[in-house]
Amino acid sequence: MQTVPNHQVDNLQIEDDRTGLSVECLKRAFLDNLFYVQGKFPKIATKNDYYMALAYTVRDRLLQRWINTAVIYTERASRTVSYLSAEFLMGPHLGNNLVNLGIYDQVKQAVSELGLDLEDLLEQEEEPGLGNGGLGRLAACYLDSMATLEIPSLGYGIRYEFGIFDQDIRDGWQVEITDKWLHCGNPWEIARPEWEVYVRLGGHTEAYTDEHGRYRVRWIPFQVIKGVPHDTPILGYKTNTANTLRLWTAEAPESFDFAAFNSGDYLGAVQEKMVSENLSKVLYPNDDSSQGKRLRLAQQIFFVSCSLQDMIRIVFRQNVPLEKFHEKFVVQLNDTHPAIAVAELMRLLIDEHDMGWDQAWQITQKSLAYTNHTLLPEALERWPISLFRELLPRHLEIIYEINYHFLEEVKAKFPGDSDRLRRMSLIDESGEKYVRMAHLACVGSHSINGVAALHTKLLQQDVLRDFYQMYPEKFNNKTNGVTPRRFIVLSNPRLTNLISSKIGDNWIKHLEDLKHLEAFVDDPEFCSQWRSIKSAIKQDLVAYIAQQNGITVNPDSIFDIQAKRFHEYKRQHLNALHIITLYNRIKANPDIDITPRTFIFGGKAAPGYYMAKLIIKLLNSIGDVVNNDPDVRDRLKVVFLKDYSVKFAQRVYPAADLSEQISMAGKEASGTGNMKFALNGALTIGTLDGANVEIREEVGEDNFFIFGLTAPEVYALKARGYRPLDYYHSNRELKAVIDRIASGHFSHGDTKLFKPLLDSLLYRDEYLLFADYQAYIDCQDRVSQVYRDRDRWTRMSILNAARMGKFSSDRSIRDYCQDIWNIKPVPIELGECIQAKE
Ligand code: 4GP
Repeated sequence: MQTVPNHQVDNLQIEDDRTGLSVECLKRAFLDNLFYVQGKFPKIATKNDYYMALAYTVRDRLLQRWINTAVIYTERASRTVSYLSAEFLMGPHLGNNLVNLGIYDQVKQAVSELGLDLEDLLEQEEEPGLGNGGLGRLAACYLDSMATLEIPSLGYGIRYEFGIFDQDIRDGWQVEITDKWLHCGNPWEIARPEWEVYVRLGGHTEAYTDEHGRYRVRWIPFQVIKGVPHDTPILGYKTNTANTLRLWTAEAPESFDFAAFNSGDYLGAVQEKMVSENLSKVLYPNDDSSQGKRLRLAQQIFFVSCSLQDMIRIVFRQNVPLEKFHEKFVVQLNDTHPAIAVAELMRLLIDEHDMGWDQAWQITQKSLAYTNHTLLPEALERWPISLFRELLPRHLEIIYEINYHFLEEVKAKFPGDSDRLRRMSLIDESGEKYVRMAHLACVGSHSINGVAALHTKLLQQDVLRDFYQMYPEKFNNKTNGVTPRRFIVLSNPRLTNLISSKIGDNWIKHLEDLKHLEAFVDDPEFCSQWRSIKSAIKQDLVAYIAQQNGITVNPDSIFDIQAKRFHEYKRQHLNALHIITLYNRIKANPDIDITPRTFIFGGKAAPGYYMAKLIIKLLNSIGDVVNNDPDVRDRLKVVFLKDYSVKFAQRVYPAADLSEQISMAGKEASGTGNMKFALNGALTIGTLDGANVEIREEVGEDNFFIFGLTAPEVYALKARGYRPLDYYHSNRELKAVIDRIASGHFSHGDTKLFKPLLDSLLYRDEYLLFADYQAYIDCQDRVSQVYRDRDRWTRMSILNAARMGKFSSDRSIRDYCQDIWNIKPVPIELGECIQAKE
């Protein structure tokens, strides 16, 4: 039994019900919380009451570590990472906290002794879906790793009332439903109204001369919004460090406009309140794209300003001179969403804290660092000048001045190159004028990084080439990683136990230790255990699919999974072309010997992205036909699992045999699903894109199914003039696939339904599906061959998992700490807060 010694009473050590970790203590605490927090007793308690009681029981244990951590950081004024992100896709907290506290088994026993099932309670949690996909989930993995590595950090973002929409599928189409993650309450957060801050919007500026005769600017806003922080503790794995995720909600500052603007106008005042609260109402559901909406810009300045003001408050509270802001904080910008931080930090230092321009600029550049997450041109944020001026008049002035100094620098380095000035300017003046947020981030930061080696190279050669030539020293690569705590220990306990039984459990904190598994790759007993675990997990998914979709699937078939956001560049429709190819082969020859496959899809499309939604419809339509065609005889099944989320992902990764990572080369910045699948022993079929390149390097060519054009080949083909119709006419199988869709075979004879998709492939095919089709099909045929050799497949599966060490987010965070943040761990001892209290 593990206990944490707490209060010493006359030398008698007793266990505190809020901190103790024994089964008995957990049971007492659980019932206590059921009574005194939920106000329920077992006979009338709902499942949610039990979940809440357990969550509070776990939170109490976090609080002890959280407070200790805060005490030590405050006393030592520790250097801290501020991770600014418009998205944090945390996933459910309960299970992860149990793993990180190391009390999963005790809690399971405690609740079972009370007649409850832990899995049931875990299911109950409504996850905070405060992100779209890649960059939001990466931020969550990084918080886990920073806490595990004892790195002082604060995650800053927005507490959206409605996170990413819930996805329903009706008649094969995606339907969006509002996500009400807060409706049963959120036991993991604590509101901190005492640290509220105010953010200004709109209005105009006025120049004036201060008492020292200096030129100054005053900003008279049109609207002021209150930001209230809500804090969630982020516990590291088996450490005492609990860092903070601080999310802001927007409120109307009653005292402000009630009297001044709306005297007597009650409804007007309420309206004002609603307008203010709109700011943190809803997450924009777009991944890898930007729409230039006013509310979105308002959200960005809102959370960035709240967060920077909060950092300045901390600087003052810890008696750090403001001139040393950059020594206390390093601020990582997660993509360009928080890039307005460049202008806002300048404004705060100059206008609010009387600093001179040069010093403020030095501090800003030294504090900020920028991570780019995408190569898609449509995702590069830019804001119309008119909108910017209307919402952020003072920031626009500051940006103009930064731009003036910056362009002078460019002129000095590249004299006479006016084209370069035009390309690099913070303002796009080619038509309607825009502020270019990526340029602002590059100029205002001391570090610029991509998220995989290929991505960083492409940034340097292409998207940010001018900036690379200007500031080569700022550029660096930080290949993404994923946390092994959530994505194997929590989600795949059976595999975790098998691995730990062979090599101990050090790998959970030092993922590179997984390489010791290689010693067992020829051990038949180990291989058979590995295989039977995969098989048992697949059985679980079979049951889930039967219950969710009413489809019976064969657990011995290849579980071929593509789970990620829907986007044309990710090419879920290339996968569809493969399914139809197999279907056509069966139709042509019903007795053909085919390795059975279950194609599983999961993922959401942005609500306004018509083509992505049509691809979802296509997959479901193919499923309806293929799953019910007697000729297929259950050899192929197509399953679309609705409402993909973190919780859901945890169920899917462990069950995969094959992971589909088939984006057009040069488009996927990194990918992280690719890492999660491989860590759980799936083999990858993929292009040489994003982190696939590095995964293949690590696991070895023989253990990776590679196909398709490389990024340079993609550019070359496009430069030569790509003609998809040529492929259609010259490839018999491809033509048959396209014709099958066009004939209305999957749409009850409707030949119009998928026409927009087919036309876009036949006449444009921006993402080169046709060019990669044959290579993909050949590669899939190899996959089917290899899968028949059970021993070989198992060996490859083990080697994939064993060689994933590099892709722990712990490694990524160590790299950030060393190369960008210059920050060291601050270990936390328990008990110090109690002394501090005395
Ligand atoms: C994503 C990228 O598309 C993905 O390749 C990468 O792994 C992930 O960021 C984390 O770095 N981008 C986004 C986005 O999520 O909204 O641009």
